[in-house]
Amino acid sequence: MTLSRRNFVGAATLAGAAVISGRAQAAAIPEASMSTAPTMQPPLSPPDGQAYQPVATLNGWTLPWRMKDGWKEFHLVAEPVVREMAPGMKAHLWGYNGASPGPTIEAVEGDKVRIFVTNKLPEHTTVHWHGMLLPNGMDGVGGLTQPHIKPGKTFVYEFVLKKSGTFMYHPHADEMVQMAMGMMGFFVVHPRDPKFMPVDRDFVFLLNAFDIDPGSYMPKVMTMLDFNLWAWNTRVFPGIDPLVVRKGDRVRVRVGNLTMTNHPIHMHGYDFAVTCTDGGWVPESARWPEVSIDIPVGAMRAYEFVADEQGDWAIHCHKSHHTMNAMGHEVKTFIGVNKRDIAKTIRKLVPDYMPMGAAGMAEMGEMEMPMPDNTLPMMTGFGQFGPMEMGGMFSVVKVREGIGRNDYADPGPYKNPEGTVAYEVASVAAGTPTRKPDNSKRAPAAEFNVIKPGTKRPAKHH
Ligand SMILES: [Cu+2]
Repeated sequence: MTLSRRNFVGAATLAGAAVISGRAQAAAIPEASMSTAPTMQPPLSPPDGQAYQPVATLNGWTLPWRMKDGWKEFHLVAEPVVREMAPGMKAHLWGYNGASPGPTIEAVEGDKVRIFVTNKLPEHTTVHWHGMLLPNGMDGVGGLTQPHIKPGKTFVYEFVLKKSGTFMYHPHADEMVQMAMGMMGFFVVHPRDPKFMPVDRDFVFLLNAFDIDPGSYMPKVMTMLDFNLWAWNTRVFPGIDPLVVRKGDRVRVRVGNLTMTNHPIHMHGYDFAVTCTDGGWVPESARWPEVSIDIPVGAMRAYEFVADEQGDWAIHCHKSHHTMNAMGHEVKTFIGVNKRDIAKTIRKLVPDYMPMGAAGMAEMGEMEMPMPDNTLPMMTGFGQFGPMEMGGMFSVVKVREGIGRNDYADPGPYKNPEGTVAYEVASVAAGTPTRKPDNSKRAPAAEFNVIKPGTKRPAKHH
């Protein structure tokens, strides 16, 4: 992986010094930075222009730019990519600059941005700047506001960032396919006034979903709802970076949803205030406290809290099917079923057959069953106290005292102070009152109504 600023300088020297119009400048395309790293790259402090607290993109990175005659120039390359979704599983997707999602774009309110988009896909594309206030012809809707960017071609988008906030980018051409293949990214515009809404840590991630059969590499792009990999920045637990926080930091978390269903994101240990949507900042008087924030389809929500309680706090989608990996959907419910006899019969046909889930499915999290290549366990991950039985949209907010201001390295498991962990009692205390059935006061058999098949009116029974 490279995040080379030198490449930019090299490309810049090739450009002519005297340039008259934007169109002439566009001839000198800046070199595109690439990254295929599946783990978070250090936030990119701005090398020029106004200072700001850069965002931390979970399992991602920020796209460097070059300044050219007062314009911030970025270069996105739409192309096929290979993304490791978690250790042991890679997906063949489409993305930008080596990864899905594409790099985060960061700039400042009032900046003039020029974004070059090169299409290395086998079909045409465009880029729509979701939430941005811009001239109609820069809105990126193929056919409606611009011609499509054909394979091999480069287009330029130029606009002034009218307001600060959190935005997204994604294709507006063959969207169903291109977004199902992983094409999307974040676009953060920092306030011009650094004293407006300052935070110490600012995390961003996109919610996305894929339908990749166990043992295969390509998403099924026709799937509408029944996805089997629910991801943050095209990663699934245990592959999602922790949100590492220094105790006392003011923290912002920005979450965008480019899936086709809503996701109630729940964070343990804190209540928080919703401070920003993709429409703009929420005035202080309009904020309300939450512990879960539903992220609607095609929307962004940001929330803030002060990290005053140390620990390893779970953060996850509260739809329990979204904290599971592939294979979670075709397994039958067997709770309470004695499968011993059935298993004997099946084993005559399938010698390895193992009945699962008679007492629940936690045993799957412990066993780590053998699976086809390139497939993740449905429930997995180990914490300091045992198997975590999670997958998909799950991570941990790790709040610690004494870590560096810009240190995002995983501090390891939380050392709970003595006497503060839930514990097992040695035995049931003697003399615990037991409740005996008391039949004397039982109500007489009640009269009840049933509807029998084929009858229209309820029949009376005793
Ligand atoms: Cu969800």
